[in-house]
Amino acid sequence: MEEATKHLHDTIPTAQTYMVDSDLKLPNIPHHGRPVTLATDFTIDKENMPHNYDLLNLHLHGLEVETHLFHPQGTSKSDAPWISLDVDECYCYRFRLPTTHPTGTYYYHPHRHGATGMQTWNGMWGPFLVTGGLDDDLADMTKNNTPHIDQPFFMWDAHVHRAKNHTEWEGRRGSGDESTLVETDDFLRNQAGQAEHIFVMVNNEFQPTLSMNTSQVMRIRLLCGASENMCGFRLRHTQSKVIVPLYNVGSDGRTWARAYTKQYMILMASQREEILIQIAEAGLYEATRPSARLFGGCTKSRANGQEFVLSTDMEFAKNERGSNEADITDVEIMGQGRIDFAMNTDVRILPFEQYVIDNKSYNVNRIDQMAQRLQVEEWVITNSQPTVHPLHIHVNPFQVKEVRTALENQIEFTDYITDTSTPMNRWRDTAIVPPYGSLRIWTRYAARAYGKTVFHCHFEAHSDTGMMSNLMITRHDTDKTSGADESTRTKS
Ligand SMILES: [Cu+2]
Repeated sequence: MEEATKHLHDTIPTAQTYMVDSDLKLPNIPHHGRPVTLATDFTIDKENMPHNYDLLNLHLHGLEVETHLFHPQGTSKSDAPWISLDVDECYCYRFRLPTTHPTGTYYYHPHRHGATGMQTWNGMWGPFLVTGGLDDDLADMTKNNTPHIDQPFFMWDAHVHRAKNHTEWEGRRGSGDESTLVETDDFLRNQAGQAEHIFVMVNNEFQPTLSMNTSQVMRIRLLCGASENMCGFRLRHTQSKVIVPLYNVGSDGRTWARAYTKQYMILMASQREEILIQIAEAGLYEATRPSARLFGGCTKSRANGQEFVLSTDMEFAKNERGSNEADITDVEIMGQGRIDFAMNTDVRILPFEQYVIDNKSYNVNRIDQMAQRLQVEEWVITNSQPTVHPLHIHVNPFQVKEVRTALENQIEFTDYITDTSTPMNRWRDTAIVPPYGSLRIWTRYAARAYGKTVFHCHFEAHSDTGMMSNLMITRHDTDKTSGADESTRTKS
């Protein structure tokens, strides 16, 4: 079957990718709905044009493990290349999950620069659960006569075009015709607008029905597996529209000591939220994304007819195997960083638009930020434009200290987005950099992780087209390059 193997990574999209008509001299592309004429003497930034579609590697998102993106795994060489698997190749990764690792919902996805967007919006990602903690709390609850259901709720923004609705798309999938899937070339021509329909799939199904009864507690593991959209979640009675309170007991793979009640949840791409619900009255309820403007419909759940046990006085994480990392105090801060996320619109450069950090597109050989193990830093990430970007930093979590936007009271859910008080100092691996605003975080570089890694926007089309930076974490007192180079790459 050798001749049937199609190597997609040999083809880097060209100016042709951008053509709306066949007139090469006047490439027209829409920008915020208006046509833009590219310069005739444009240059192509090949590294940041989506490509390498059939090359792969592995990222364990949010897990507090060793660095693992560049070859050899754990390398401290500034020009180390991406770990990159071609067809029929395999790579031996070594990870040690500390016995004190927080417990909860994580996930994995490929992270090869240039291909991540297309691979993930076509569905190449999955959950990674670290057990213990809340699992044990809920097992105790079950022993005390309140049975619980562990319900995944993994949301995915399947990108579809040339299909009028979800049914038509499913029909084509069934017949093996995948032509409705949006590929990167389509995306480049028209950004997200090319996807005529973005269906929110839940656990890989469209509007699945979930069941529970009123004697049960449901633990819902919300995971926003969207590659370039936010996810939302609200549960209400289908007829009366009465909202079911959500007991939010953890975020991004960490369980808190108590629950906080919420009416709805807004998740940025790649974020996770742990929710407990209990339904007092039997009936049909619907889970929706809480805004018609920002979001579309999701799923339905049924409950049939005990005592309400959930409260914000309940204690959780008492069974956590290790203590959660101590909160950072301001006297620990040793350094400060300021980073700017932006979208440039230079008509002489492809890809158009250019997604940049500190006005630079990604360069695999350039170290943009240096840090040292055990160092504690404050970072402020700014965004002076109307776009939203989810910041993700690899292998080290951070505490969200402040989220600001000049659009206060002008966009929906600003209250939720800017609220850092419930709980205060929330540890996350991904956080929103809002439009016309900023994100302020505190981070402590762990002893376990060092070497070359990255931070980036988790809208993968943005990171594939440049919005990513290399971060070098040096070992304490030894700045020189060295690596835990035990990994091997083999042909299988
Ligand atoms: Cu972005």
